[in-house]
Amino acid sequence: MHDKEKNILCPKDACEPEALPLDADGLVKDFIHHYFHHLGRDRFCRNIRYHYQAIAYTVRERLIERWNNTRYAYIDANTKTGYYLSLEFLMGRALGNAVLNLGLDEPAAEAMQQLGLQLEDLAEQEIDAGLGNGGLGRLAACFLDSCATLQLPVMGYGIRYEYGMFRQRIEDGRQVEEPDHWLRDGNPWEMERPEYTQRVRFGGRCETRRNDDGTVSFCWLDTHDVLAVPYDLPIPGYRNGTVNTLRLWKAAATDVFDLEEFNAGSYTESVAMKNEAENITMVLYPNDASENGKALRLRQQYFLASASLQDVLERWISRQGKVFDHFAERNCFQLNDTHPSCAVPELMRLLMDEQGLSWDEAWHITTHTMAYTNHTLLPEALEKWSVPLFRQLLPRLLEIILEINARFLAEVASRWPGDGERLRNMSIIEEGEVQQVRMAYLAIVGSFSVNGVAALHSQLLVQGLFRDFYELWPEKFNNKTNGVTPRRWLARCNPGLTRLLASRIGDGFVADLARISEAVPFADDPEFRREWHAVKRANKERLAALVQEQCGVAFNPDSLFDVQVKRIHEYKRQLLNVLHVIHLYDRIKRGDTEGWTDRCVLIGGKAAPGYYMAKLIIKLISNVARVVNDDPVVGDRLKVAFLPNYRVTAMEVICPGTDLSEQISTAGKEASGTGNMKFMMNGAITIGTLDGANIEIREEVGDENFFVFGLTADEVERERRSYNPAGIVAADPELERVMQLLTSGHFNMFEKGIFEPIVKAIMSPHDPWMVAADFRSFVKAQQKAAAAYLDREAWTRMSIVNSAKSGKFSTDRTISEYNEGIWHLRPVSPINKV
Ligand code: NBG
Repeated sequence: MHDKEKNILCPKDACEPEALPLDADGLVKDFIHHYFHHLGRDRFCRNIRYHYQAIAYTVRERLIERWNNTRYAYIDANTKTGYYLSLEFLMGRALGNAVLNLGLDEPAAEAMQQLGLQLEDLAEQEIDAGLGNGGLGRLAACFLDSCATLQLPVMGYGIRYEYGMFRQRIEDGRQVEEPDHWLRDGNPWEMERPEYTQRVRFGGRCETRRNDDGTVSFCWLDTHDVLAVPYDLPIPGYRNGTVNTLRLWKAAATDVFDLEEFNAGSYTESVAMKNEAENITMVLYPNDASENGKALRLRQQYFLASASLQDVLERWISRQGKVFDHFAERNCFQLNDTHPSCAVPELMRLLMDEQGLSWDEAWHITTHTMAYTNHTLLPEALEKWSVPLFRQLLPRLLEIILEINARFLAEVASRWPGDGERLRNMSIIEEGEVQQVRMAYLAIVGSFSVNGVAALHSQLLVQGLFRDFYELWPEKFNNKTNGVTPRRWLARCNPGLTRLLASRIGDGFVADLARISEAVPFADDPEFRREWHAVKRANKERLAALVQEQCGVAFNPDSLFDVQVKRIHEYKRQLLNVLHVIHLYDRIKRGDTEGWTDRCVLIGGKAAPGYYMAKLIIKLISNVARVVNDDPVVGDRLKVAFLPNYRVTAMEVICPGTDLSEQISTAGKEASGTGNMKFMMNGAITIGTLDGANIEIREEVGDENFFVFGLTADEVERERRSYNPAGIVAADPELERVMQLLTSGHFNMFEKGIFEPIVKAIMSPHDPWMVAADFRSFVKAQQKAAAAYLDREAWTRMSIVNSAKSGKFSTDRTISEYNEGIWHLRPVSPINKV
C-alpha cells in the first residue's frame, strides 16, 4: 500500500478519537477551549471576530470527524469517483451552512446564548468565499452540496484565489472596484495539505526521441515549474454523515529548484521568479461570460487541470498500481465550461509521456472519462487561445492538440468526403491571421458527453453553435437543467418560510424538494395564506433594512418589491428594467396614477471592470434612482435603489423578501439562469421572457402564476433582420416620452451627454438585445403584475404555488440526472451514520 494511504488509515485502527458531543454544553466547552487556548484570547478581548473563529473551529472539528469517516467509506467501497473541475466555486459563507447541514442549529444557538452571544451575529463576521463571478460559479457550489447530500463520491477541484471577486463600491453613481483580500484574517474552513503537493510545468521545449527498441518518446524539457499546494474544504451533506471535499490549489514557487538555476549574483531575480509563480493563483478574473485572452488566465486553466489530474492519477496508482485498464470505468471528470478543458490534452500527456500508454489507449481513457458542460450561447464568450501563446506556454500540449485535431479531421473527412468547408468549420484550430485553439471544440472532441443547462439552451446549442458536431455525434449531446440547493436557498436563507411549510407538510422537503408540492393545496387555505403573508412581510422588512443601510433609500414593505439582481450585462437587459422605471416615473409626473400600485425597484450586480456599457448602465440606474427618490411628487409610489456589492450573502436576504423576480433577458441568450429558481423557491413571482430555465419554471407553475412577455427566441432571430427601433419608438407615445426624458438630459443635468451611448444603443437597428422590441409587451406584463398585487389573497396564492412547484429546481434533481445519464456513481454511506 502507498505510504500516503497508510498514514491516513493507521490512526483509524490505532487511536480513533471519541466522537465529539453535539449538545449545547459540549459546544460551549469546545468553544471556550478554542477561544482561550487555540486563539489565545481572553475575557478582555471585545472583538467579535474571535468569537466567530471559536465557533467556526468548534463546528469544523465536528465536520472533520465525518470527513474522515466519509473518506474511509469511499476507500472501502472502492467505487467509481466523480471530479468536478471548475475555475470557479462561489461558496459564500460556510458557518451557517455547516451548522444547518450538521443539524446543529438549535444546540449552537443555545450554546451561544449561554455565552451571552448571538449565533447570527457571529455568522455575520464571515467574509464570503467569492471565488466566482456569478451563475456558473454558484452552480458549482450548489452541485457540491447536492453531491454530498446524495452521498455521491464526488470531489471538487478548483483554485484558491488569494483575491476573490472584487468588492463593488458606488461612488457618484459609478462602480469602483476594490480588491477582495478575503484570506487576510485566515480561513478556518480550509486545511492545507502540503503532503499532496503537485508540480506543474510551463514553457520550455519539446523533443522527440527514438528509443533503442524503436519506439518514440516525447520529452518536454527546460520547463519552468510551479508547485500546486492543495487546500481542502469540507462539503457537508444534509444531516447524513457525509462530508465531501473541495480541493483548491495554490501556486507556490519551487524556490530551491530556481535558486539553483541562478548564480549568487541573480539572487533578487530568482526571488522575483517566485512572485511570478505565485501570481498564477493571485486573482480571479472578473469577467462573466466573456474572455480576454490573457496569458495568465491560460496559466490558471492549465494549472488547475494539470494539478488535479496528477492528483487523481497519483491516488489511482497508490491504490491500483500503474495499471489503467479499469481507469475509465472508475473515474469521471465533469468540465465546468471550457475553462478546464486543457484537461483533455493534459490527461493524454500524463498517460502517454509519464505512464507510457499508447495514443490509442490514452485516447480511449480520455474520451471515456471527460464530460463537458456548456454554459453560454453568446459566441463571443466561447474561449479561444492563440496558437503562438499555446506554443510558448504549453508546447507539449499544443503538439497533442494538433494530433487530436489531425485525427479528428480525418474522421470528419471520411464521413463527409470532399467537404472542405465543413472541415474548416469543425477544426479545433481556427485559421486566420493568428491561428486559434477553439477550446469548446477541443472539449467536445475529447468528451463522451456534452450538455447544456436548460432545455431551450441545449436545443439551441445543437441547432446553432454545435450543429456540425451534433450531426457527427448526436448521442453525445444531452440536457441537464440547472438547479439550486434548497439547503442554502430555502432552509438557511428563509427559516420563517421553512418552519411554516414544515408545520403543514413536515420538513422532508429540505432533503427531497419534490415533496414541497404537498404544499400546493394549502394555497386555498386562508389561514395558511395569512401566515405565508406574515412571513413574506417579515422578510421584506429585513430586506428593507438592508436597502436602508446600504443605499439610504426607504423601502415601504407594503409596496411591491420588484427585484433584479445578477451580473450587469446588456443581454440581461437591466436597461429594459430602467426604461420601465422611467415610464412609471413619467406616469406619476403626468398624474396617470389611477389604481396605482406602490413599487420599490431594487437592482444590483457587478459589471466586469472593462465592460464600458455595463458600467454606464449602473450609472444610469443610480442617476434615475436619485431623481425619482428625491422627487416629493413621487413619494412612496416609486422608489429605486442600486444595491452595491451584490454577492451570495446579499442574495440570502434579497430572495426571501422579493415579490416580483425580473428575468428579462433577450430570448435565446440566457443559457439557464439560477437566480430565477432561488426567487421562485422563496415565493416570488417571475416576470420573464421565454428564455433559459424561465420556460421550465413557467411550465411548472402554469401561465396564470407567471408574467410572461416578449419575443420568443425564434421571433428574435426573425425580427432581427428588419429591426427598426426608431419605428417602434415613433409608434409608441409612452416609449417616445421615455426616450425623450433620456435624451433631454433629465437624469444627467450636470453631466451633459453621458448617456448618449445608451440612447444610441437602444436606437440602433443592430441592437443585438432588441430592448425597444420588448418594451410594450414588458409594460403590459408589469401592469398585469401591479394589478395582481393589489389583490393580496390572489397574490399570496400565486406566491405559495410558485414555491410549492419549485421541486424540479433542486440541484438534487440536477445531480441525480448527471449521475444517471453521465457519471454512473454509486452512493456510499459513511460507516458511522451521524
Ligand atoms: C452562466 C449562464 C447562466 C447559467 C449559468 C450556470 C456563464 C458562462 N454562464 O444562464 O449565463 O445559469 O452559467 O449554468 O457564466
